Amino acid sequence: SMQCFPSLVLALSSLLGALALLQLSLYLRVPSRYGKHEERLCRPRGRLPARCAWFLQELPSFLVPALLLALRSPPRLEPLGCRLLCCLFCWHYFYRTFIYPFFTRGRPFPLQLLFFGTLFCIYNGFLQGYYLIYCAEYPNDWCTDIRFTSGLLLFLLGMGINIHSDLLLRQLRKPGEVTYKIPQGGLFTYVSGANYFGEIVEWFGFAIATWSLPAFAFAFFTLCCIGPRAYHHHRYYLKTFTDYPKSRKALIPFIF
Ligand code: NDX
Repeated sequence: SMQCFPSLVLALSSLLGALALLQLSLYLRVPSRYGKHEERLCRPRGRLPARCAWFLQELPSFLVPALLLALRSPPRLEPLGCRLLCCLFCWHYFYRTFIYPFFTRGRPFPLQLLFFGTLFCIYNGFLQGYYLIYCAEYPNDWCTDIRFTSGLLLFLLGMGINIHSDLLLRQLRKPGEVTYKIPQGGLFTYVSGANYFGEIVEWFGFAIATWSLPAFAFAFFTLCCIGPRAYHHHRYYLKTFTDYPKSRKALIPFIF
C-alpha cells in the first residue's frame, strides 16, 4: 500500500506555488480567455458546452482524493481530524462537479483551457488527497485546536458566500441567454468578484484548518488565479455599464 514521501509533497507544493506565480504574471495584464474575457476575434477554437466542460474539468478534484480515501485500508477516518479535512475538500468539489455544472448558464468553454484545467484538477486533487490521507499527522485533540476551528469556520463561511454568489450570477440570465448584466445582492453589493472572494476565503480557511504546505500552496494558487480575474471583471463592468455602482470594489469589500 501507499506510503508518505515528504519530499514528493514538498516538490509538488513548490511547483504549485511556482504555477501560482506564473499565473499572476500571465493574468495580471490580460485576463484568462474564457467567459466574458474570451476574444471573439481570436481564431476560432473548439468549445464545449459550459455544463460538460465544468463537469469534466472539476471531476478529478473530487474523484482522485475520494479514490485515495476509498483505497486506504481501514481505519479510514483515523485520526478523525485529518480524514475529515479530506472530506471537506471532496465536499467542495462534489458541489463544483455534480451541482454547479448542471445549473450553469455560462457560455461554451474553450477546449484548450479545459485541457489545462483538467490537468490542474488531477494534480491538485492528488496533492491534497495524498497529503491528507498518507502524510498528515494531527494530535488527537486537533478538532479543538484554534487553527482547526477558526479555519473550518472560514471554510464554511467562504463556501457559503461562493455558492450564494454563484446562484446570484446564474439568476441574471434566463435559460439560453448569454448577455451580461450588473450583479446585485449578497456580497455583490460590495465587490464585483463576490464568488471569487468566497472561494479565496474558503481555501485560506482550509489551509488554516489543515495547517499544511499543500493547502497553503493551493490557497495561494487560487488567489493568483481568480484574484486577477476579479480585477478584470471589475474593469469590464466599469467600461460596459455607465451606471455601475461607484462604491463597489473589485475583490475585497471596502478595500480593493
Ligand atoms: N477552474 C479553478 N494556467 C478553472 C478553470 C480555468 O476551478 O492555463 C482553476 C477552477 C483554469 C483554472 C481553473 C486553472 C488555471 C488555468 C485556467 C485556464 C487557464 C489557466 C488552466 C482550473 C492556465 C497555467 C498557465 C498555470 C497552466 O458566459 P459566462 O461563462 O461568462 O457566464 C458566467 C456567469 N456570469 C454572468 N452572467 C450574467 N451577467 C454577468 N455579469 C455575469 N458574470 C458572470 O456566471 C458563468 O456562468 C458564471 C460564473 O462566471 P465567473 O466568470 O464569475 O466565474 P468563473 O471564472 O467561470 O468561475 C466559476 C466558479 C467560481 O465560483 C470560482 O470561484 C470557481 O469556479 N473557480 C474558478 C476558477 C478556479 C478556481 C475556482 C480556483 O482556483 N479555486
